[in-house]
Amino acid sequence: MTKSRSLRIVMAVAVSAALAACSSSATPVPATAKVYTYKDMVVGFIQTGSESGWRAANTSSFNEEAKTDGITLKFTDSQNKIENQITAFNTYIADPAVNVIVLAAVDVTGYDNVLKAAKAAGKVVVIEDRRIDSPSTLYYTYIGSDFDLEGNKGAAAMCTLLTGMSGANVVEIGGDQGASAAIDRAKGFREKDSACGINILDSQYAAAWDPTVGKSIMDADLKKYAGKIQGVYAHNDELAIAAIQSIDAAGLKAGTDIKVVGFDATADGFKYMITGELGADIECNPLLAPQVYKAALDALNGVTGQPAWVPSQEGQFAASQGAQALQDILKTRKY
Ligand code: GYE
Repeated sequence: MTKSRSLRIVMAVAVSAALAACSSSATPVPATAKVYTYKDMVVGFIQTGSESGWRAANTSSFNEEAKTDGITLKFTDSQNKIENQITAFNTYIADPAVNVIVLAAVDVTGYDNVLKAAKAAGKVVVIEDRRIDSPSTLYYTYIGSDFDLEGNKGAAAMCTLLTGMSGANVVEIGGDQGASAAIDRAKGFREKDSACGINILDSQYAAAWDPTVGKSIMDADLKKYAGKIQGVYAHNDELAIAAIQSIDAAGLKAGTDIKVVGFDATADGFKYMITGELGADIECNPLLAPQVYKAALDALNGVTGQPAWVPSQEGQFAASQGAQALQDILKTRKY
């Protein structure tokens, strides 16, 4: 066979192969699905407000991690009003640039309709911080603390502080009554307070976790139950510190006359444990952004099989650890 003939045959085979690939009867090459990266993420973050040191640390976590990852973050401070959260949800649902919505819920209930609308609009939703009562099918996952377990820890810590005082009287200063963090910390305490015969003398809730309300509650309790209160169970550090300030203003010594237990383990909580006025502080982890953003990225990339809830890892601290040890720990903490 001459060289020119064999070259013609090779070229003819190549052309027919190319035509076959382009013809309608050829199997279409599947388009590769887009692989999202953090730089593709535009997150609408609906925060509760700025009511505490914990909240400030939680907001910082989302701002700092977004910068690190190159995520575009749109932020809403809801001023602790659920109606503002519903409005923000509808704004982010309508925003074509937003592909992820993150919610830190003011209340435990009231989000079903906006979650359904977000799902219909193809938005990824991740719940962070507080659980809500909506069906878990309406969001990708929930990343936050086991507040019931925190309440169990709070009761055990109070029993330790009240050792030898069976049947002690404790007053409760709760956070916002609609928030799952308050609901579950109250529930968890009541599951375990019988271990040392605690009697809950009174229980009041501070709307929006407002420490000025917390102080008024403690002022009223000290008047109403003069000389009968042995312990205060406060749902976060700001409310615990408000109670301590009220106790001190009444001429009593927090940590000696009345034992105080708080939640969050913020830097201010540590300061009051170091002086001995705050007896115990149950940690609640606010640094959730890395986990939340990773979950959202998985959702965008079609990863399934994620758990409905990823509980936060956290510990607890007590004045009994000693001032120096607590100061050394405080130096290592981010908030
Ligand atoms: O304990 C409190 C904040 O949801 C765990 O909300 C959070 C709580 C936290 O107002 O300081």
